[in-house]
Amino acid sequence: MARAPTSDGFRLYPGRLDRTAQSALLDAVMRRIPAAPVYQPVMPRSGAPMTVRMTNFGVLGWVSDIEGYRYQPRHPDTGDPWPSIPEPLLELWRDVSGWPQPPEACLVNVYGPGSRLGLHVDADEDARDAPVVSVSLGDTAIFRLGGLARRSPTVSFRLSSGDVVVLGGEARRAFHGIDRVISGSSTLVSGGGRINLTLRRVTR
Ligand code: MD6
Ligand code: FE
Repeated sequence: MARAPTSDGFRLYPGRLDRTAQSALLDAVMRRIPAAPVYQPVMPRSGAPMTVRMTNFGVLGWVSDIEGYRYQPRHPDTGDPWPSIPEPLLELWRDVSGWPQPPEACLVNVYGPGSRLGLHVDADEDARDAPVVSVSLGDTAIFRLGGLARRSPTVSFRLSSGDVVVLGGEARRAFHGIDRVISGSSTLVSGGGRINLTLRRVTR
């Protein structure tokens, strides 16, 4: 892989979860969805709908609405607390994050054929030094990693089902996004699509 401007602190574990582990994790995710339905967030100010649908697990969930981005303890539609973070994800965090405290938020991003996620920095956490750990399930995505400035050069590469990404160190503040998802590239998720699970420590 080409070196990105901020490859310090960026780690990719291709195939970190085998097919059995992917299926078990997907089951754990799907079991929690009825209690925290996937919804379509809107962008702050403009109110334009995002193409990625979302929900959360954990004591805090990341939400975006007309007011802005924030973490909150309850689902915006149901008003219920988010379901617990599945145990295999807590174990993964212990194995790869190097962070002493457990994650508080697991953002669930659900991608269909036309979904993309623009270049962004994960910056809504008070725990700015804690790494962010993500797991991909289902269809392959084209991930783009840039630098500390929006206009920094970028590299792009595929994220397949079972791949784990860690953004720590300098890469924790790097721009990144999803250009697109390759429909039909995985049979894991019934009906197709991609689910990305992003684990974060929010409070210090
Ligand atoms: C995605 N991932 O893979 C979007 N953020 O669908 C992210 O935005 C992300 O993969 C922080 C750390 C790892 C990530
Ligand atoms: Fe991100």
